Amino acid sequence: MTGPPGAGKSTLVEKMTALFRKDGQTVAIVAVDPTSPYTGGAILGDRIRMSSLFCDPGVFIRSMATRGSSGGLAFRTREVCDLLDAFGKDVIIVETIGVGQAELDVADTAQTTVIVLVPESGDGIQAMKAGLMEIGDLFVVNKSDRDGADRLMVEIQMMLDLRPQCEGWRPGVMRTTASAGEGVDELVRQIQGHRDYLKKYGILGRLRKDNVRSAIVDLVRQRLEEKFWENAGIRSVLDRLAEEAAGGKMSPYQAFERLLEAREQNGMKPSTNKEQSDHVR
Ligand SMILES: Nc1nc2c(ncn2[C@@H]2O[C@H](COP(=O)(O)OP(=O)(O)OP(=O)(O)O)[C@@H](O)[C@H]2O)c(=O)[nH]1
Ligand SMILES: [Mg+2]
Repeated sequence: MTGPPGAGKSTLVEKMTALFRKDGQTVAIVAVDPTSPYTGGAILGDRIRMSSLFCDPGVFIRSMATRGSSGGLAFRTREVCDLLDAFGKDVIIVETIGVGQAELDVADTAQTTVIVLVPESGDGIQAMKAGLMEIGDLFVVNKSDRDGADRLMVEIQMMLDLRPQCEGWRPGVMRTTASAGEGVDELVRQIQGHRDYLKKYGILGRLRKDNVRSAIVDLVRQRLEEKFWENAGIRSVLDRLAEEAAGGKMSPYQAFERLLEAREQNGMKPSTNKEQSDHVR
C-alpha cells in the first residue's frame, strides 16, 4: 500500500485487515516510514490508528524506519517479509509513503502494489511524477466522500491508457471512503483477483526469483564498494584526484580511471583474510 502522506493508507489497511481476519486469515502489517526518524511518536501514531487490531493475536504489526539512510530499506523490508512468511502469516501488508526511489524499491518487493490517492491536491499528476503509475497493480481513490473523486478516477484511467499494457492485466481503479469502510471489500476482492492472475500466468515464481536476484545484486554492490574503499590510502588518492579534476587538469572520468589504476597498482588490494563484513548477513 503506497501513496502520499495522509492519503488514508493506514485506515485502509486497518479495514482490510478486519476483512481478512473475518475470513480466518492471519495478517502481518509492516509500516515503513522511510523519511521521518525512528521516534516513538511515529509508531504510536500508526498503532493508535490501528487500535481496533491491537488485541487480536492473529494480527502482527511492525514499524520500520531507516534512521536517516534510505539505502537497503527494500532489502531489509524483504527480509522482514520473508520472516513473516516463514512464520506462516497468510497476508503481509506493507505500508509505505510513495515518494522517492527507496519507496519505489520497497513497493517492488511486494507481489501486489496498491496505489492510494486522494482527490485533493492534484494527486494524479504527483503520482505520475513520482513514478507511481508504472508500479501500481491497483489504484484506489480514497476519501471519495470529497469533491473531485470522479475527475481523479478519469485521470488515472487516462494515464493507464498511456502505460504499456501487461498481458492479461489492466489495473483496476476503485473508489473508497476508508474512514467509513466503504469500498474496502471491493479492494480486497481485487487484490485477490490480482493474486489469481499472478498464479494463472505463472508470475508468482518469477517475482520471487526477481526479488532474490536483486537481493543478491544488492549484496554484490555493497560488498564490492566496501572492498574498494577498504584501504585508507585510497581516500587520499581520491582527494588529490578530485582537486586536480576540480582545477580542470582532468575530467571526472579520467580521475576515475586514475583512481582505479592507483588502487590496483600501489599495494591497495584489499586484505584477503578479512572476515565477512557485518553489513552482509
Ligand atoms: N474524509 C475522509 N477522511 C479519511 C478517509 N480515510 C482516511 N481519512 C482520514 O485521513 C487521515 C489520514 O489517514 P491515515 O490512514 O493515517 O493516512 P496514511 O496514508 O496512513 O497517512 P501516513 O501514514 O501518515 O502517510 C486520518 O485522519 C483519517 O481518519 C476517507 O475516506 N475520507
Ligand atoms: Mg499511515
